[in-house]
Amino acid sequence: MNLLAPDFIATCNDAQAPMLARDYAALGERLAREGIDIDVITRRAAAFEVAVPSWGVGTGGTRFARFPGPAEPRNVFEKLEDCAVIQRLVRCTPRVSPHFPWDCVDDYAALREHAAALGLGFDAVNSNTFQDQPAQALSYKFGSLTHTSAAVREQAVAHNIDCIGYGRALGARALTVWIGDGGNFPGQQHLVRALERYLESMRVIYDALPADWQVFIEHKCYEPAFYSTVIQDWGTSVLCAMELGDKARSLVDLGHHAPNVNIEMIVARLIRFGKLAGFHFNDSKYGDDDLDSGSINPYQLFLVFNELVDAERRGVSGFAPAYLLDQSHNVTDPIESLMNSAATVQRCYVQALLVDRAALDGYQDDNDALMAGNTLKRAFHADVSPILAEARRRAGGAIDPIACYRAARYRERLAAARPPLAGHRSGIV
Ligand code: PSV
Ligand code: MN
Repeated sequence: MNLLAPDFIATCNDAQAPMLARDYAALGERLAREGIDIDVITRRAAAFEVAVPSWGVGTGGTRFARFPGPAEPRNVFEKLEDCAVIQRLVRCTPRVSPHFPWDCVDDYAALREHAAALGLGFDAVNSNTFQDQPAQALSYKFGSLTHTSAAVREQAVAHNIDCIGYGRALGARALTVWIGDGGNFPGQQHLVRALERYLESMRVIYDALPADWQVFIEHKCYEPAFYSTVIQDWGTSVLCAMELGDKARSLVDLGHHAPNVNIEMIVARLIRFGKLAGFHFNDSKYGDDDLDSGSINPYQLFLVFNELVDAERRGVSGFAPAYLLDQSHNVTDPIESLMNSAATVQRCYVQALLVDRAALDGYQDDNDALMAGNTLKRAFHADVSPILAEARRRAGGAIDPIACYRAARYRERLAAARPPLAGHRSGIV
């Protein structure tokens, strides 16, 4: 169903275009006074891309309950249709990151064609050895790649290698590995041996990577292993990536750190050693909350992008991090939340482009802490909304994606064609 065709989006834009033109001109004038050409920034905003997680278009939940909404996608083909709606409106999400076996199909060429017809491609593929599947021979209850049983480890390794195969068929070039392995009680696991088993399993997966592929190692400090998660922090992740080789890098999920950790500093370290795989963007207040990007701590996200733009400007060799969203929606419409997050991530990138880096360098050299901080704050406080809206408008997207999406009444009009399937859960939980 083509509910958000270009002419519909153009009609939505008609009403807002005159006001946007005025706001854009006013911001352009302000930036010009600082020696910044707004059109250069808008072109860079338009080139910015962040991938959407296939699992994000379903309603998530908590471990207590899930409250699905109408017209939830029931399979990966329908998930892609929702991702296409997001891309049509925001124009900065042209790729989808699939998760297996949730997104397993019989015919990957057909899936790739379906995506291409919707204007979408695929980004990093994700393996899942943190759940048991109905027909699975051996359980992951006590771990997967690090399990004490060689047979379980082999099963988990085989699944990761299968994921590489699916990804090749889809045109992806990276495998993201996040495992929930670890211990819930002190003494439950031998801390050294568990990590050794991880490295041994990962070595087999690494050796199966095609020449132009990377493996992204994703860490998380706790959950479901509440005492000793095997890949619990960026230190462990980067040590493993270094041991495995050039194709292995560390992926930073913003919700996977202890409170108050300086994530932008971790990013700077990973950049320095050529080990930054990319990001799972989301936000959190307490833990791995999977809230929309920037909903709690937008300044932290800006500071992360400050490091990324700095690396871009320094021309760091091999610097090409993957930008991916990873979030779960309990009370919002997933399409709306993903659009919000994509725009927020893009916003922080654009704000970081506005940082007066020559001035910042000078303040840092002079140890002028106050003015250095104010230089960052000045860029962070700039309202770059007209740049984002103009970049979308020029690309055929919506000036106001949420308003246009709501005007299309997508869910209501699709509800009859997508009745819920008994026992089906398209979100994370
Ligand atoms: C784990 O919490 C995680 O962040 C990993 O990226 C998973 O693949 C994803 O969430 C979905 O459960
Ligand atoms: Mn993640």
